[in-house]
Amino acid sequence: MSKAMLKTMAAMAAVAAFMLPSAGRIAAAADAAPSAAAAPAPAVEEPGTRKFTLVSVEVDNTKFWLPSVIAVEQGDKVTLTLKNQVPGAGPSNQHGFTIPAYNIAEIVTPDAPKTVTFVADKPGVFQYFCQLHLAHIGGSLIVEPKK
Ligand SMILES: [Cu+2]
Repeated sequence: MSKAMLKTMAAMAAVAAFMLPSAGRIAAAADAAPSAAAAPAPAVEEPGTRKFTLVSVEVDNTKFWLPSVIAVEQGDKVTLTLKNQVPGAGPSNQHGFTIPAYNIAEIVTPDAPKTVTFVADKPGVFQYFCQLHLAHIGGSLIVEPKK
């Protein structure tokens, strides 16, 4: 083996020694990337589309639809998922959900959530409530007028 070849091999070994740790770092970065990508993305709604989940609950013998206020803009396509979480199983545990101004009237049992979709074309403040039990506490749909 010539002196020149030895020099070249030594240089290659040095390059390899330099490259290996950096290759290790790249591998570590690649390992980290999938977990960063798996982090939940913030919920982004399509423009003009609003989605809400409303839940019928019972607190201290009073029943509520929560949340008590939902707000959208005029023209939005609104999807409401209605869940009855008042304690008590079976079909007799029924609560209503109505927004008369939008011709919405549903009956919801614990085992059968309902989904309602409508276009909020009328601006104003509209009550929602349980049409089966008027004593139950409802809420307000606010439809902001389009500017
Ligand atoms: Cu009710």
